Amino acid sequence: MDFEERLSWLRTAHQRLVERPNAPIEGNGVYERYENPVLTAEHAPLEWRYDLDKETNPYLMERLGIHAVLNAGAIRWQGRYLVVARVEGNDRKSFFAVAESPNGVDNFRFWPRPITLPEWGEPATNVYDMRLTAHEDGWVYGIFCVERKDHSAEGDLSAATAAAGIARTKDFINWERLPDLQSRSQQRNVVLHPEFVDGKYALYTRPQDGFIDTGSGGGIGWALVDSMEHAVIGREKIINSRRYHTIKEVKNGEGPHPIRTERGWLHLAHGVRGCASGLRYVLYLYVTALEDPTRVIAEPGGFFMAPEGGEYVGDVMNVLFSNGWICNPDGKVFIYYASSDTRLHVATSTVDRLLDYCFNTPGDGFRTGLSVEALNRLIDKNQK
Ligand code: BGC
Ligand code: BMA
Repeated sequence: MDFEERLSWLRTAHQRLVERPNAPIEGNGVYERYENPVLTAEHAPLEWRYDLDKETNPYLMERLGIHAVLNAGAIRWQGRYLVVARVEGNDRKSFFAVAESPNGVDNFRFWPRPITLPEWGEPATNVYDMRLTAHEDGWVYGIFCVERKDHSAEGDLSAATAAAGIARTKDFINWERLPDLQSRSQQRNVVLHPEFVDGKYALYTRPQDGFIDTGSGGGIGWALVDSMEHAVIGREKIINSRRYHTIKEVKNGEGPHPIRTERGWLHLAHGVRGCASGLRYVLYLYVTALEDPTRVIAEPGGFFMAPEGGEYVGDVMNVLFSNGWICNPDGKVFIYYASSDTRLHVATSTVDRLLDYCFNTPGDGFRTGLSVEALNRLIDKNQK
């Protein structure tokens, strides 16, 4: 193909991909997965990847490869569905970019430019996994992981540190960067609760001993801070723990901020366990009390969603991760989840169905005998 032919082929293929309609797949009754991913590396605008000038790029080759589009924060904004995705280039650096859809399930289109995030402190090596919160203070906050090289670990090339970066915006184009969250430990998966609690900002945290190991960091934490402009964690308490021989034995972390419902705060989180093929990431739900968002009142046993079929395959296999969901006023919920650190999908449900799932699924009994008992109770009921 010559330059012009290639260009028109590229444009047609891109448009066809972006405009491809999506349809729900009937499933287990709890949620519906959708047929196609909503965002992939190929959704990145051609202008980001190609030099479109025939003089300087006669072969019309890709100059800056985009490798994956994953873990996206999500928000309903002026009637549109926005996600702030983690976009990763071939160089392994990720950055954030907004994509928008008219209906939440297809036709997601990237805005013309990625987000230019102001730096704070030592410039980040990498940033990822932004959680969006439209807080009652009037700002939309984005909290994300900031990875920097760990200069104290001499001789270990891979040593890194993770901190929670904080930025806020009113238009998703201009972002004000605030100081990173100050915490005794490293932090990943930090999420801002949408309401003030006792007049303070409330954060879900995930303290960790090292960059990868949560070590003694027991799970999803909670901390109140006086200001987001100088957010400093004092007391931090664990509200949802890791536990031996469960889907969250090795790590867990809050997904997006919880949804306020009549029966409690509905939470989406990820749980990680180790196995011969590495770490396995799955999603789970739990509910906390409205009057005390730190008190768990329902937690179904096992995972809510785990990789299926092609979702197993990708850059980091066996991973489902979610840091974004949108709840419409009519109770419809759009869950944006990434598979194997490669692409972004959507599944839909409703607040009613998710609460039914949370309150009526037996909890984890923590041993096989109790799993069999739960099974027998269900079979007995079905034989009446
Ligand atoms: C990767 C993340 C990963 C983290 C911990 C980072 O370098 O970019 O995707 O979650 O390491 O393994
Ligand atoms: C984590 C996350 C994600 C990623 C996952 C699996 O620790 O923060 O960025 O999806 O690992 O690689």
